[in-house]
Amino acid sequence: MALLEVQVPDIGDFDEVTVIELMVKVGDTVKADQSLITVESDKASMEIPSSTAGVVKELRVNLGDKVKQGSVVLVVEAAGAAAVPATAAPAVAAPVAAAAAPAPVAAAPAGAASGPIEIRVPDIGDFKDVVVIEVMVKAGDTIKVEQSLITVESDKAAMEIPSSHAGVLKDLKVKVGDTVNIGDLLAILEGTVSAAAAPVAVAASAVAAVIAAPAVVAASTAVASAVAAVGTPAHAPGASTLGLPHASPSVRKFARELGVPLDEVKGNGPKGRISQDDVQAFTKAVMSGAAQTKAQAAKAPAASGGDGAALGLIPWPKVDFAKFGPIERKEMGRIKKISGANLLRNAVLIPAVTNHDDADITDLEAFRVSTNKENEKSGVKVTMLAFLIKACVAALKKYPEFNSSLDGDAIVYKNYWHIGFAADTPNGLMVPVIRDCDKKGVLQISQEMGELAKKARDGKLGPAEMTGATFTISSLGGIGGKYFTPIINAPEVAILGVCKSTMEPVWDGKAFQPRLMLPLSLTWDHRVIDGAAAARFNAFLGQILSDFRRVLL
Ligand code: CAO
Repeated sequence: MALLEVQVPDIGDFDEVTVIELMVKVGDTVKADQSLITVESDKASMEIPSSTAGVVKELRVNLGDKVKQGSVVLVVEAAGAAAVPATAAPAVAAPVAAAAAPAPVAAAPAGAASGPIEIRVPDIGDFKDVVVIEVMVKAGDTIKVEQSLITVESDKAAMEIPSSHAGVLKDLKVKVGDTVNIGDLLAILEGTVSAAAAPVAVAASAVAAVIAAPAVVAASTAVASAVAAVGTPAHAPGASTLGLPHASPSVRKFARELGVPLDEVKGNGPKGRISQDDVQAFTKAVMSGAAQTKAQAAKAPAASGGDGAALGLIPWPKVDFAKFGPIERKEMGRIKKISGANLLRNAVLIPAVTNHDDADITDLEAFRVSTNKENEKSGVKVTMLAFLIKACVAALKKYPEFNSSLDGDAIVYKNYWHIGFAADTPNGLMVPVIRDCDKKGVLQISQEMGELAKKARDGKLGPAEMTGATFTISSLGGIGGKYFTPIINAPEVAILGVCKSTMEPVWDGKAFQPRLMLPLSLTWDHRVIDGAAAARFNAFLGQILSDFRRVLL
């Protein structure tokens, strides 16, 4: 077993760069070319790869350390290699000649020129087809020498390409997403006569000279050559114009693949550097709804009390109510705010329609009352809502689209029947969920409902008791009213509103009969459900409620 020192390779003109990320730890097995650390200058960030495989025995750098060519990064035990003392001359990452042949570019006049000047991609080392990830200038801008024009990125390094000339930008030839190579035309500047002349031919020949220069780059130190390109003396690093958040190229790539806007991610590393963990945490927060991207916030309808500007609506009226009489202002509670925002989103985004109907529950109510009399001692009171839940499960099974959710262009049909019920609590509206209602009897559902409603009122419902519903019932039967239009509890696609049953004269073909009629209001998502299906659902529900034996069919 040989102990080998891995050193910082030639990093071009950069004297010292800062270690901003350690990507391995002692005991890790590293492969050749695996990135070990990320270093950063004011113009580029780059990963330093290992040119040997082995096990990391010692880390010789810490976050924040300044390193340069030859600094020892770590010591690895390389299996099968000839034994070399750790203190010996560099065993890996042998110094490499700077690739970019900077002299010709340096020779190019650094001042402004008159007439059109072509700005081309300088030698960027061994990198081919690097992607333009940022364009920092636009036509009409006055460009200074060394001003960064674009940022390009490979899988190992991000670097800015500066302008070798001053002038006014006439024509920008690249855009974000383009791939560029050495010698590609980036921009055309219009030089000014007041500054030193820099004929196009000179600029072009400078680039040609760069292309022709020998590029002596070892495979594992390609990164260093990229740095050399960034650090080409004609564009010696000046004050950073880098508008990008601090993140290594691999983190940038990771963020780009996920579609994460990196400038919205809070970096928790040194100097606010964004790590892969930060990107993951941001993604999780957005997915769970705990955070929003700026784009989402701009698109989303305003939450309760919002002004609706995102929907192109006129502003919410601002009224000084105190002008008209005494007032008292109270901030809304947390639950009201959350449910308000959800209700608004669902009301705005769902093309909802409500069908009203009546169900004859005369016999069912008689049965419920007698059951409760018989069960008086058990302490469990059977409620109309429990019967409604069972009846709804039967209807949901017959019309499965009511037990589904929209997922993009697909409809997800659920083979479980978890029913949510709206509960009025001192803190606001809550929706506890009774799971697997298809497998439970009316007594058990009544009991669970009582327990969950109490927990809701006491503010003790856990998140698991409020999620996973496939359909919701909102009952105002204990309070009153005739019909209403409940708002769908997305991502469900339908909700049943129930009001107070009343005795009504119902014509049986021969005479009016006194029947106990229950008003039903079914709101449904027209993207998933058609009006005819909704009418059938209500009619079927009515049949079951009028003769509960049908539940068994
Ligand atoms: N018609 C006539 N009477 C009804 C009825 C109906 N549809 N539903 C219930 N009742 C009666 C009950 O039988 C009970 O009477 P008794 O005390 O004489 O037995 C009384 O009304 C009170 O019932 P309840 O409301 O306590 O019980 P429930 O099972 O019907 O409802 C719960 C439980 C948690 C749903 C209810 O307490 C509640 O919070 N309802 C409000 C839901 C809500 O706010 N919805 C609106 C959402 S949209 O803003």
